[in-house]
Amino acid sequence: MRLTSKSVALIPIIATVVTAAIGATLIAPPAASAATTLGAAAQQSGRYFGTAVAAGRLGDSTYVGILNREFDMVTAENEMKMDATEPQQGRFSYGNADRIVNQARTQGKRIRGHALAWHSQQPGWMQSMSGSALRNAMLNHVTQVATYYRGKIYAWDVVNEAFADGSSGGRRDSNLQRTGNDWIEAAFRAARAADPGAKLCYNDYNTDDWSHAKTQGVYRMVQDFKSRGVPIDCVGFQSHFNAQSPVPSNYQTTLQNFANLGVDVQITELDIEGSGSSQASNYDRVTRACLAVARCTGITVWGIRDTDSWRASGTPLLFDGNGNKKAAYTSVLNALNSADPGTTTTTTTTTTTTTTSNDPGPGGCTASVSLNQWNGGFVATIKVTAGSSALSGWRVTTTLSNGTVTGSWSASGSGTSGTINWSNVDYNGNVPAGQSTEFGFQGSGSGAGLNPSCTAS
Ligand code: 9MR
Repeated sequence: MRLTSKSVALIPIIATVVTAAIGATLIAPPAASAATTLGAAAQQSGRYFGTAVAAGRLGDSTYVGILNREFDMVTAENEMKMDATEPQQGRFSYGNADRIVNQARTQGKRIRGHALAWHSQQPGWMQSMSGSALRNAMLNHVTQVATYYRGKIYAWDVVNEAFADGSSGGRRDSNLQRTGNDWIEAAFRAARAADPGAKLCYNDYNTDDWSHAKTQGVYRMVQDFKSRGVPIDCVGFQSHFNAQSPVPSNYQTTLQNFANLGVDVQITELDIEGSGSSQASNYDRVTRACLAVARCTGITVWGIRDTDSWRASGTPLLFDGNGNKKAAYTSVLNALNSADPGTTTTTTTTTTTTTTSNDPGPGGCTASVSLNQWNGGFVATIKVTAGSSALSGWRVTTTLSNGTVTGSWSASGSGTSGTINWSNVDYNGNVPAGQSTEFGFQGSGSGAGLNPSCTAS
């Protein structure tokens, strides 16, 4: 039979792409077989243990030896920042970042991307920009860099350090902030579009103490993003500690409260100035705080040896200048080995993108789902795309066989399980031809098999 274009249009197209399968099925090791490296010890509870890496040190065999042996996640300390990756506008440069990425990948390590948009370490051409030219340049940067590394990044620090220090709890003034308060969510949407498989994080410092205004400001932003369906998956706590900024007594509370918003939390740049047993006990506390929070998915220290640190004089890391393990190292390793795999729930997270469509034609629409699934819960983000005509309203039907919706945004649903009809809300019913809008919901149980289909209404 010869298929006419009309009959082709009626054939359902179902494409399922597993864009990322993160984590592994965990088998509790017997207590006697304590792991002997940080990465292996963290993996026992489904977590990672990473470090910042500087491309300029990859020729140092002591450094590389410790890196290869101990860590299973890598962050480029400076090489993926805006000044490094786009030194001239529209001319991208990935040489040093690629050196780090290749080193990590050939050793089977994963990569945290740091950072797509930041007020600091901007290239000169960007520092002097403002308004829509800067907004567009920032979004283009996010899109280009996240696209270049698509599929290779576990989590991106999409936006870094955008909140003010002190008591305001508000945004930091910067050229990016002056392009409009929505610059952060615009960056997250661009990053999601460019690399749907990467977790998207907001990353900041001095956000460790739950009582601080800055912590509260970031919390409110993440809460707002989740309620409006802005694509955010994780919050990074840099956790640079010293005598002026000690590990707060409520650190675990902070991690847990953010996790309760439905995001992963990660300790992204840990270093603690000091020495001996007091430093070791601070490292122990931070490690155990992460282990106690199911959605604390891993810890990264900001360098390998004390001499590699941006705060070298404070000897804040786990290895001394000769590469020997410090007391702090042993306390972290022991804490990681003490984690009971049975009490942690971050075992498997799978992000799946499924598209089901009948070629919509004029007036029609398609729907696709990006599913972030972990043990016991999920977040589904559904993209509604207009066909060759604009939509003035839409309805999406999903099937939730083994889960229950606990919250939704940017659509109203007819129920919480089984067949659910989702209708646009007042602000997102109009979708121009070929354009998209998103809504989402979170739930308990499994979000598998949602199989969304869209009709114009
Ligand atoms: O460790 C980084 C150092 O080599 C750079 O000179 C510095 C420049 O801003 O950035 C350091 O890393 C920072 C990270 O990117 C963001 N959080 C604070 C870190 C320490 O300053």
